[in-house]
Amino acid sequence: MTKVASFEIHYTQYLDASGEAVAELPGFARDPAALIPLYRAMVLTRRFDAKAIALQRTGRLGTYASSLGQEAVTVGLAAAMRPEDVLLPTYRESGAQLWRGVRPDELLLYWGGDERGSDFAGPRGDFPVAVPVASQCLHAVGVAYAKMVQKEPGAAVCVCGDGATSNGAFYEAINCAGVWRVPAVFVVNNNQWAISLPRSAQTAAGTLAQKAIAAGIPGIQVDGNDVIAVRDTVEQALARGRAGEGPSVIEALTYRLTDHTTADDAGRYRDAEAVSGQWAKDPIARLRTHLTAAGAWTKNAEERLIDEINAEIDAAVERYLATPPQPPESMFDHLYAQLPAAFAEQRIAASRGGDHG
Ligand SMILES: Cc1ncc(C[n+]2csc(CCOP(=O)(O)OP(=O)(O)O)c2C)c(N)n1
Ligand SMILES: [Mg+2]
Repeated sequence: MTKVASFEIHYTQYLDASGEAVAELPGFARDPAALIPLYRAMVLTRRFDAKAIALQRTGRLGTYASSLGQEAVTVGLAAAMRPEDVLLPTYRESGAQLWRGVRPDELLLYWGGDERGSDFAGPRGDFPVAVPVASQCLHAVGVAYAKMVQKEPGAAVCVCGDGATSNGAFYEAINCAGVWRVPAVFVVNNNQWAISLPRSAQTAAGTLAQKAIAAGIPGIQVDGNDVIAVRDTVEQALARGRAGEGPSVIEALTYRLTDHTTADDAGRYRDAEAVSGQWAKDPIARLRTHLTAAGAWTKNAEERLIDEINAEIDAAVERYLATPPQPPESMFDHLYAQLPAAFAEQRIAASRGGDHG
């Protein structure tokens, strides 16, 4: 017998769970002050999540998907991107959207069921939240392919979950991306759960990153609770994409510290102790410890930051709550450039407040 193929999957980590550097830091991370924007963005994401959940619990927001514990994935990948890149997010990427310039009140509008929240003022090229699992992976290939043939700068950055990697759309997307060598980066936010299905029951594959190997593209694993590692890994993958070296899959290992969404009760299917043990890997505490040890962060700075972020979020909530709701017929306005005749009739019926037909 002759060995015809073999592969290795590499894992990247710079800061361990205690905030200690375990490898030489990449260039952008050597000046601790330069890491403060990443820290701020993770804290903002966590505060935004908490506020969104409070609004949902008091009947002022629809279902919301928190990224508690996964802030380093969502902020790290966005920090690696350039403005001309295109983000194709799932419903768990508030942090990336906020970093990219979507306003918190626009995100609240979206989660409040108002489509104008997806028509954000900027970044105009980014996609809205994709709820159909893995659908955005296919869109990402299209975006990256278009950029390639039109010789436009930038790459597509697609985010999906561990569960999404079992979906056919994920395999089809990475397969096409590999064949066409498009500038796309697929970041798999492996938070270990797909609603109530644990990673162990999701797939027999040893890693999710190795799924890339079958598509002929690099697959790597990164500590998803280490924002430096996430940013660095995505930056390198984007650099390869820009250099015409094709797509990559990055599996970011993290943990969903709370319910799947506000419509879920994770206490019914997972052990509270196993969850609380995961707090030891909290990405925010990890970076704070690192910054504090480097003399770049203090208790005062933390207090000022929290005050500033609370004020920013409160102002966004006010703007959101003060936005007059759209009339019911607006539900027809955001899918088609030109409304098909049957829907046009329904739109008129809805605007009259009556029954169709
Ligand atoms: C095509 C499709 N099937 C099923 C669902 C219902 N659903 C919503 S989220 C989810 C689990 C996704 O898990 P994962 O990809 O790990 O992402 P996570 O929610 O953990 O971030 C499922 C099955 C859906 N939205 N789309
Ligand atoms: Mg998941």
